[in-house]
This record gives sequence, C-alpha cells and structure tokens, in this order.
Amino acid sequence: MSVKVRRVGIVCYPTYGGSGVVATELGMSLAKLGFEIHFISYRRPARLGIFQSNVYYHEVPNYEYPLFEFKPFDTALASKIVDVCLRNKIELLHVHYAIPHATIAYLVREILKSKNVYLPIITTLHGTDITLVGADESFYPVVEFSINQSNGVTAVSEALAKQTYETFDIKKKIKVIPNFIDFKRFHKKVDLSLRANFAKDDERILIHISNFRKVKRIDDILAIFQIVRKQIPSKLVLIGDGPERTHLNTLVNEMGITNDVIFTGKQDSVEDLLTISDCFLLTSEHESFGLAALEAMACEVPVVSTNAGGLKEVNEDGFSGFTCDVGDVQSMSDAVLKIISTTEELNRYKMNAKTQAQKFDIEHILQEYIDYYNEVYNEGVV
Ligand code: GMT
Repeated sequence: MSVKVRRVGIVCYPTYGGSGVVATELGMSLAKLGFEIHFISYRRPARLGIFQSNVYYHEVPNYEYPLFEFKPFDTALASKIVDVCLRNKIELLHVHYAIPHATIAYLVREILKSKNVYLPIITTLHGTDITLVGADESFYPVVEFSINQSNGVTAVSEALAKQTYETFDIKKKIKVIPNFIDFKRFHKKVDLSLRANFAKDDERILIHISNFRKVKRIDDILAIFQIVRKQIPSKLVLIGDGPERTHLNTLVNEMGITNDVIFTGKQDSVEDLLTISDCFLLTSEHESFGLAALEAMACEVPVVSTNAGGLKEVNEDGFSGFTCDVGDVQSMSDAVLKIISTTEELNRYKMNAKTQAQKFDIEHILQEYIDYYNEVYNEGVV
C-alpha cells in the first residue's frame, strides 16, 4: 500500500536568497494543508514569520572550540538533522541548494540506515549551486556524487536541469518543478499613497530587487536607467543589499544621478514597493529562475530582463515584458521605453505580467511537490 508522506524535514539557507524563500514558502504552505514541517537551519528563515501550526524550527548550534579555525558546521548540521528526524519520525528530508545540503542529506540518510531507519532525501537545485559554485573544482566531485545519491532531484527551471546535465555526469532523472507565487501575498495593492515618497505623478518608477552580487550586473541597470530617464522622467528604486552596494553608490555619484536613484536597503514588504512600480529590471548574467521577477509580475509589474538561464521561462518575451542578451543595455533600454512610454501600453503589459505570473500560482505547483514526495518515498520502500 502506498504511503502518503506527512512529516517532512526541510533544510535551507535562512537568508534573503531565493532558495531560502522558496523553501520557507513551500514548508508553510504544506503545513497549512496539515503536513508537519520541521525547518532545520543555523538561523530562523527570514520568511518564517510568526508562529504557525504544524511548523517547527530547529537551530543548528554554533559550536566554538579554539582548535576550530574553520568551524565544522557541516558535522553540526548533520547531527542536528539526525536528531530531529529520529525524535520527530520524519518521513522525508527535502534539502534546498546542493552545497552542502545534498552532501549532508546523504550522510544523514546513511547514519539513519545504520539504525534501520528509512529516510529518503530530495535535493532541489536552485542555481548557483550548479552554475557558479558547484561547477568550481573546489566542490565539483562532491556535488556530482551527492546529487546522484539523492533519492529525488528537482530543478527550478528546464534551463537549470539542462545545465546540470551538461555540467555534471548525472545518472538521475531531474524533475523540473518551477518556483511559485502566492497571490494571497503578492498582488497589486489598492493603496498607492506610498508612491509619492519616491516619484512625482508624472514620473515612472523602475525597480530592481536582489542581493547585490556581481552576477546581477546592476551596473547595467544604472546604464539602462541613464538612457531611459533622458526620454521619460523616471526614478530608479534599488531594493536589497550586498557586496556591490558601495561600488553602486560610487557609480551613481559619478553618473550624476544621485537624486533619482533610491537605495532602500533590505525590505520585508517588497509587494508594497512593487505595487507602485512600472517596470522591473533584472540584468543577471546567470539566473536559474528569477523569483524576484515573478513576484514583480504577480504585482502587475512588467519585466525587462536578460535571457539568461530560466528567465525566458518566467518572463515571456514580448508579452509580460522583454528578454534581451546579457549586457545588451541598448536593447533593454528600448524595451523599457516601449513598455512605459504610454499609459495605454503600460497597462497592457501590466495585465500581461499578471496573466503570466498566474502560470506559477502556488495552488498548482504545491501539488507537484506533494506528488513527488509520495512518489520518491514509495519508490524506496522495500
Ligand atoms: O543566487 C544564488 O546564489 C542562490 C539562490 C538563492 O538562494 O537565492 O538563487 C537561485 O535560486 C532562486 C530560487 O530558486 C532563483 O530564483 C534564482 O534565479 C537563483 N539565482 C541564480 O541563479 C543566480
């Protein structure tokens, strides 16, 4: 008789990165359906919010010892997962981002096997765990081995699955389950009073949200903005923070656009800021999915992005916005101008953006994860 999985352990990065967001939203949504969800991480995941029934959080201790110049975090994480799984009779472990989580999951499964406990593991690949970091020789053999050892493997886009097969010798079938959006949270708000804080009535608002790493090519966003603002009065809102922030501040000063570029820092309610925006920019060199673009589209904000990785699957070229080659600042500027030049066109793209986002409604995608959990669990039952 086939078992329906109910108790799930979820391991993720707790920071603002997209993989942690996906893992947290997934777990919280499953909990609302009656699943018992145990998050295991070194810090409370950013989107976990207030108490919710069926959701538990287990923190990995940060063990100090003078000998440890580099703390053996992986060992502490594995030990914590073993403990949580045994105490709570976890039926399936779902880890997000392969490094080091797929490797830790494999170790945990083998430890439990030695105690005659069955624990299948699913690894979800998110992007740079394959494209940037995973492919680096410092990690390559371990990442390849660990992916192959997982009972189930998912990727957040077709492009990422393809790239994983191209980069590693993968023996497993990778199931593509795209990232999703919860329209209960991400939708256009009615109250637009916030807008006056950023722009005048006759100005358009361009927006970008990320963790400000080089891979996002935010210099290109500034270059696009420089071209656009010469033709249409606009403001650029940059949400987030990260290693590029200081460089971007300097660049904005040098370009003489300080008064028109607003750095808000990290924000929790990005949906409020998206609601008042007219075009979302995502100029990344690599982007396995582009969750931030999907969040923008759900709030009726058209997207101008590169065509890197999975972005073409998320942002339909010519419909919800436009996709252009990486670094092609002129084409991306033309695309923005096409979208924002008249209110009529802008409104059409806004509606299209929402329609496109509806393809990724959590209501459909959640069931794909549930079915896959059950399939993977029952495959390994002897
Ligand atoms: O960007 C990363 O380095 C890792 C990861 C994260 O944790 O934010 O981002 C990736 O996962 C997101 C969620 O699946 C995707 O929406 C992002 O496109 C992807 N980032 C890249 O591929 C650069």
